[in-house]
Amino acid sequence: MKNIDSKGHVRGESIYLDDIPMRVGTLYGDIYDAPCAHGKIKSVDYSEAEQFPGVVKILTHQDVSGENQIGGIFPDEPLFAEDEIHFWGMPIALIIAETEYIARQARKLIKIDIEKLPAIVDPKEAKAKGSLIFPPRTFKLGDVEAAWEGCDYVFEGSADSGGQEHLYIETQGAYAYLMENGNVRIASSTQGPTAVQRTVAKVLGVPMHKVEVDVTRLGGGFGGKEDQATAWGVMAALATTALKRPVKIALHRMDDMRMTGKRHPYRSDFKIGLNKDLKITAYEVTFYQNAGAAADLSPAVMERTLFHATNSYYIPNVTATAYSCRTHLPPNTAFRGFGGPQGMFVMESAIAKAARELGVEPHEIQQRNLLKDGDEFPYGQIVDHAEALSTWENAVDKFKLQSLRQEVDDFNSHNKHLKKGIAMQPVCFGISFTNTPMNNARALVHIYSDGSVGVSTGAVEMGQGVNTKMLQVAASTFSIDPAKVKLETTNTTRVANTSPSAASSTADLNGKALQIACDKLLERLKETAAKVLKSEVTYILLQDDQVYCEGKPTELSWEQLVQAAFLDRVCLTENGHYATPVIHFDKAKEKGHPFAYHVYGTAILVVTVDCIRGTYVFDAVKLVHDFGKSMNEHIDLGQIEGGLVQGIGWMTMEDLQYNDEGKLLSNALSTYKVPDIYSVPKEIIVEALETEGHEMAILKSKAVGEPPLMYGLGAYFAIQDAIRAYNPDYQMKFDAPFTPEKVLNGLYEKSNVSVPGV
Ligand code: LUZ
Ligand code: MOS
Repeated sequence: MKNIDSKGHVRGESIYLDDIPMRVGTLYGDIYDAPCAHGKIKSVDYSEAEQFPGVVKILTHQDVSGENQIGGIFPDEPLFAEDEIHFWGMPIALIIAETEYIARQARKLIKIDIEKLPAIVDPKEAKAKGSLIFPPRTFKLGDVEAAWEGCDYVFEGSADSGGQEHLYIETQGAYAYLMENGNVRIASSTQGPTAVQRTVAKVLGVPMHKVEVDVTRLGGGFGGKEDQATAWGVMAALATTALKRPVKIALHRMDDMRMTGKRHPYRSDFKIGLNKDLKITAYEVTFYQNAGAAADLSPAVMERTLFHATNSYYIPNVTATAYSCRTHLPPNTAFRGFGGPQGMFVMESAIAKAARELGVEPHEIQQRNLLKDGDEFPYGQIVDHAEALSTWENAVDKFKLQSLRQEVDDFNSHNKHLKKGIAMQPVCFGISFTNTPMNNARALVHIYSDGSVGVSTGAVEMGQGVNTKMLQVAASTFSIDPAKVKLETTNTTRVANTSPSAASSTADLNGKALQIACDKLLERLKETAAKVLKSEVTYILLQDDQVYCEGKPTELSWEQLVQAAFLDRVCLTENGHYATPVIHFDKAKEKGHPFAYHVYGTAILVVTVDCIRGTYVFDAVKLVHDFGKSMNEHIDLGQIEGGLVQGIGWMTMEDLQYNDEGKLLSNALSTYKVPDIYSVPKEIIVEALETEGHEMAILKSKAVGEPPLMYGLGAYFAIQDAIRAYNPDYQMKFDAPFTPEKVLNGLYEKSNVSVPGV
């Protein structure tokens, strides 16, 4: 089954927000945002901008009819700044004009008088000043304090990881227009149509039923549109309601980069204890999450950091504490992996540090501590269906780790200024929203009287191929040609109260709901078939395209069956509701069974570092991944490759730079480097682990969205391995991203290494 969007994408026919034909009278909105990170607004002068020809209105917090509040988890985020500025890029006003160009010209004429206040950009500084988003949380297993005594080795260190720009190709935006009776309809580039609907209702001060949100597809989300697509949808809805004309907002790239939050940067301190046999017996870690200026999804992201603090390893004594620190950066938000990668980076750093100190290879420690069935995660869930060892052993055997290592060593002994490095990267990722109530979905299925099928779910297509998977679920349940099934847009009037498309769970949750709806319809159709075939009832049947005849059939085509059911007045519409069974979590005890299942895998990464330039090329990434029984190998492979490269980008080249005043310096693609076709690994081999799949996964095909990003963690450690081959004096640091500048410093730190002639 090919991705149903391939042809449309290649031909440029797929509809994104910017492809929606404009209604007559459409106005354009542009955002006036804060020109500093922290301060008090003394006055804003809009007079010149308001008089600019073509400007229709400038909206501020004073024009909000309901609440000026868009915070999802906590109400701490105003839609428009009132008296205070909390981050550089915080929206202050919305300029509505006849054209986008005019709105942008007028923006330059707004004058503001601010009393600037000092900005905090570092999470540890925020913590020291008591600036937390909410109280810290601690996950505990065993007793670390008691365990240190018994450890043969104990090492301490710190590990920091940077943020990451989502860089969805389609920037944030929305298009809103009025229906009758003041009802508003919003086409939104959002992963969370219900979040937009709920927030529009709150800001306008109207019930949710007056707000309809419709999503055809997104040009990428990666978490950046789970919560942060909302503001623009709300602004468009507010303006269209105020002005009674359609209003479109589509952010320019640099505005998007400046105003929106990113992956959370983290700073962390760790302490790891091991025994002589390289078993990790104790691990203590403290995370300082840079939440930015408002909660957004930070509490949930922080929670997932704690869930994944020990990655694929069983450690009997663990204390993991996390602080969500309020700083003056734009509110950081969901990003593929959702805090998990940040937690796992510290674990891997601790292992790398211990390995270095003990003179062993990190993979010797990694391998001895992999999870097995019956082990306990620090959050109380007992490991079952563990594939940590099986993916590891498969990777070691299939890709011949020993000979890869040998090749790297041989290369290094024959090359002076090029050095190769190698790293193993196991991954274990929990599938389910960590917030248990969010694990539900619905689907609405119509079988039309001609046998064609229309499917609506809460799933948002953002390039991940979920619509194709939904179509497969319907077609396979009905045993019909996939061409008979159409996926409708994601719309809050057809499927309500949805969780965002996120947490790698979209296909599982919506697919299971769809399966339930299809199964109910199938049962009904079977009853009709039994009646017809037993000749209890005779119907006029549709045969051979449009020919009607009467008779006693001995077999029924799908179309005949549907027609017969229709004539027998059987309901051909059904709704399915799915809520993940089994899962639960007790936040008071920090124990439970939060995940439906885990996804596992192991990657081997090989890199070549140019020791004169500090640049690097990934020669190969070879991995064994636990797909379960993949329902669509093309789509799943695409997710693995994309996730891997995104993870490598985060670990190596994507370098978000803010100055001390909280201004984003890497604010365009000229200063913020993302992986391109030249920087993807030269060779990517993905082997599927052979398993029976998991019952909790849709068609036993495991979630595949986020887990592969974390293979990219190995990029950091492979580069470190190469640097060590060049510079034995290199002091290990854990400070991602490992940019070429940092690599160069690592290669030449310590004065006793001669710098090659330039
Ligand atoms: N979003 C969310 C997520 O709200 N809860 C989660 O647990 C999650 N996990 C991954 C990605 N997005
Ligand atoms: Mo996400 S980080 O699953 O929106």
